[in-house]
Amino acid sequence: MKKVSVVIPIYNTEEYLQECISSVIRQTYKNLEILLINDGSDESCKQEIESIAQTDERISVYHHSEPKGVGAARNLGMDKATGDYVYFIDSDDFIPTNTIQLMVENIGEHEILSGKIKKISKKELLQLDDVEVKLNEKANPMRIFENNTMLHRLISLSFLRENGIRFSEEVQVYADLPVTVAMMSLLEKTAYSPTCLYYKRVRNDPIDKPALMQLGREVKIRDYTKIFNQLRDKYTGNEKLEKFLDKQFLNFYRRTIIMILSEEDKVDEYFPIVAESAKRVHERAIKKLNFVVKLELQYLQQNKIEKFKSWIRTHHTLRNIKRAFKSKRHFYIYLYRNLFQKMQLKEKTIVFESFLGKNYSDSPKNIYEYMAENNKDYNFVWIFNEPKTKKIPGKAKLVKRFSFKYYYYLATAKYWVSNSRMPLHLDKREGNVYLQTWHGTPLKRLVFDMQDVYSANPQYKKHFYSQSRRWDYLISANQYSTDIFRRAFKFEKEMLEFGYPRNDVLHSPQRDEMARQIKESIGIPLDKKVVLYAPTWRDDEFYESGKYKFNLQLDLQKMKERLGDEYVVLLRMHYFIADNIETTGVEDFAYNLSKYNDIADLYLISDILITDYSSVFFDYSNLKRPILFFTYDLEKYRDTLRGFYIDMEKELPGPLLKTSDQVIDAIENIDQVSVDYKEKYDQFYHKICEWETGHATEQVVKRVWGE
Ligand code: C2G
Repeated sequence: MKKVSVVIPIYNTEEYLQECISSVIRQTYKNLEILLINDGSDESCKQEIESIAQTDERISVYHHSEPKGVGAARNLGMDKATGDYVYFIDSDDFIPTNTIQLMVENIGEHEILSGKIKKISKKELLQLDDVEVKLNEKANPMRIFENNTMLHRLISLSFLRENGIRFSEEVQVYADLPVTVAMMSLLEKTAYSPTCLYYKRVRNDPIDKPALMQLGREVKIRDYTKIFNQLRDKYTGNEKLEKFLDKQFLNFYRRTIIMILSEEDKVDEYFPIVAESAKRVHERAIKKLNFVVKLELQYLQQNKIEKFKSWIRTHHTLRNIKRAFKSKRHFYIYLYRNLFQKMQLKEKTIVFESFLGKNYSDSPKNIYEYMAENNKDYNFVWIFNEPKTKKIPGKAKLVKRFSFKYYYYLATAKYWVSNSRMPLHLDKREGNVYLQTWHGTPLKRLVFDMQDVYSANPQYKKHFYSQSRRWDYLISANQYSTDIFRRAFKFEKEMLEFGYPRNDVLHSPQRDEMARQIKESIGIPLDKKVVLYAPTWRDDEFYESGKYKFNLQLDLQKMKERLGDEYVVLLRMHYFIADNIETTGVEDFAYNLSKYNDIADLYLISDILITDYSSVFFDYSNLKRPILFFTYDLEKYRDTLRGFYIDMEKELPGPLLKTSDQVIDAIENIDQVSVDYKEKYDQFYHKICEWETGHATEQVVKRVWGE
């Protein structure tokens, strides 16, 4: 029975190690040695490695005292390996239980067998059925190794040793290239099986914990050109590899190098490095290029930096124009960057947006109304998805999101006020002041406090980071939020700590009169008490980004039977929810107010709030009215999806209920619930609402606009 040496280089991947190594330990193929190569990881990762190493006697551990890179780590693994075959897996990836077995059974007389790498960005249920192995023994090595990785290949150790094949120790990225290219040169045909699987984790935190391929362009360019030069020299005369390397370099040039050269000073820095590589590229590869890139390559080869600069400028202009013609939206973005942003900044214009243009609500609304009522001398613009359906007080211009005017006003207005993120493509201009009001005190873990990202967009952390660098002020309603925002958003600029403008109304002396008017305008019987159900969204239940599913678990029929004489229920879905909530048969009892502009109005008219993990209860607690938590999926939400900042069982100002019946019972006994939770409610109020005096809006306006 052949022995397989599994080599796992490790560098600060503590949170993924267990999953990776246990996937190897659990392999149905048992004749393994597992070599963990610690490439100078930090102390806690090192301890995790040592502790996992105790769990299986096939594991041995080797340490680099300083990080030397993945190439050096794999080479050390190869040197220490005593098996017939070596198999490389990365410490943040994992494999199905039968992967190595399938590979050993199918490698036959081949020196190497490659399998299929499947990228995963969120937790999927990984169920491997009995698969019928497909094997292609005559695959073309040029294709099988063009992905530049030696992961997930079963390789004869003697073959590697006899041919002196090693990973590069001079670079961080692309350390595998000398090996993959050597395979192309040595093998006529190679074995490949698409049914042998390997799961590659797409890492979601390129800011704090980038995977190698998520390192910046700068590192990639330096490393790639270095390796390219070495290989291009080594294989000169081997036409097949010359062609492959030249083509790969030119692709890299077009995709990565060009991008960095859009900044003029970068050209000075990178020209000599790129020229060194360009000089090695054969005439026949350059001939095939389009006119502009061909000229650039020629200037690089001839060391003519000034000419190169002027063509690069043309290249970028042409590229932007070409992109501008892809769609109307692209055209507007082009105008935003190249025309509108270059126009004079309008010192007296403020653009407002709330919940991505969905409604007229939240703190932006309060700030706008305060400024309008106090005759502040500004031009106001409001962004809406459907401006035609909106009627708002004051003289604001209503502009459709993503329209021509939207781009015009955002590019020229000095001030932006928004309660959520602005699209990534709207880069901020010099002089712009962006007030981020945010939209809730956090319960669910946010951004950099989230470990895995399960929502529709795996680029979430990266995008969030870029978008939040543009904020100049951030509103925080309590010390608890401030502490979280500083860490979870990595926000270092000015925090406005006056409470939430949106909550001022909850402290208004006129709030009862306002409530009566709101009830009347919605058409809710004045003699009925009101229960508001306002749940949040679930990261893992979606149709697409921004469109989430919701499955109503409250039994409305039963609620109506038991509570209908005294109460009505308002159903208020989160703005991400795309599903329509069915109220047929209970129309006179349940009101679907998911489209209602501002939830603050609904707080004012409600006697009881039911929520789950939504931040609505923080705001509602300003009213000191009873809150029930309908947390039928608490375990999943807390343990898998997000995790919370608060110990729900201990700190919440109301009971956690699992079934519709429990919710109804609690409503029937609401006075007792209030008595039972009085102490917790008082503590909670003290922690969350202390800064809320009803004057947050005024204080925010004074700070940002100085009036
Ligand atoms: N909201 C609403 N109706 C709901 C749920 C929420 O109108 N059924 C509004 C409330 O103003 C709430 C805000 O949307 O405060 C944010 O909703 P959350 O459910 O808390 O969820 P999320 O949008 O993920 O924001 O720091 C806060 C977090 O980021 C939460």
